[in-house]
Amino acid sequence: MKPTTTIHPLVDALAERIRGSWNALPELAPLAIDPALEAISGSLDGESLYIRNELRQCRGLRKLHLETARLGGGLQILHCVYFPDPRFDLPIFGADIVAGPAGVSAAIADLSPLGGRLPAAIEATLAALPQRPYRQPRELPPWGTIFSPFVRFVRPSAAEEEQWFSDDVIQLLAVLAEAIEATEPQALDDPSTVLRHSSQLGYCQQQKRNDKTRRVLEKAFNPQWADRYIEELLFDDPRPL
Ligand code: BLA
Repeated sequence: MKPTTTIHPLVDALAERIRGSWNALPELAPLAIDPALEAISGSLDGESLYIRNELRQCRGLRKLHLETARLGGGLQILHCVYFPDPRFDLPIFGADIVAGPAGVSAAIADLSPLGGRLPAAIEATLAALPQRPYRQPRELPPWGTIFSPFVRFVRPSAAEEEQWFSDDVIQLLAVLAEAIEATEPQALDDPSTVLRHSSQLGYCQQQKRNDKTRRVLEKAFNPQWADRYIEELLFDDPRPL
């Protein structure tokens, strides 16, 4: 197989659009990242591997994380999760794209409920958005109970569908940005805050049940490294209240 040297256009273009959306967020600020995890490169079976991690925080969100990676087997990945500050009634934004030499096999994006429900305004907006007729919807894995009824999980079957997916992600981010502006924080000891905090822990636990992520990272690096990476960077628990 010819080694790939470029990143998949959907991964690359969507990462750029996501970065571009950050500037409009209120109180956008850097978030410290272990320099050893910011840019990681290596090689496996003669293929070059790299991971780029970018972290930010803003009003309402404790952590915005964008990861772009090329890992073993020509896999290219975009992984993006926005974790709310539990004092704010906001959902978790998550998106994942997995592209291999044969194209994009998985593209998923969601605003996932915390505390058992989406905020009413977000729910109403999402329910009114047009659903694009993706030809190959995918079925959620058993751990996917964390996602909302509005989750998009597809194998985009043509460039047109990749564009739809990219537009869907930007749409979700716009809905979230509007909610960030409109939401006032509740007290740390408010029962709703406590519920959202434990629900965020639950989200991280379910994501850690995705063996596919772990397997790829273990193969590209090693099991201890993969474990630390998943626990400390991909799905770190929110700070205790
Ligand atoms: C699937 N994730 C996958 C797959 C791989 C990865 C190889 C299988 C591809 C396929 O089923 O077609 C790998 N994903 C990674 C790696 C990273 C990554 C290595 O992000 C990071 C370094 N996964 C997430 C997030 C979501 C997510 C935030 O990290 C959703 C918001 C979802 N990935 C997700 C789902 C699947 C998947 C639902 C399909 C799992 C399955 O069908 O079993």
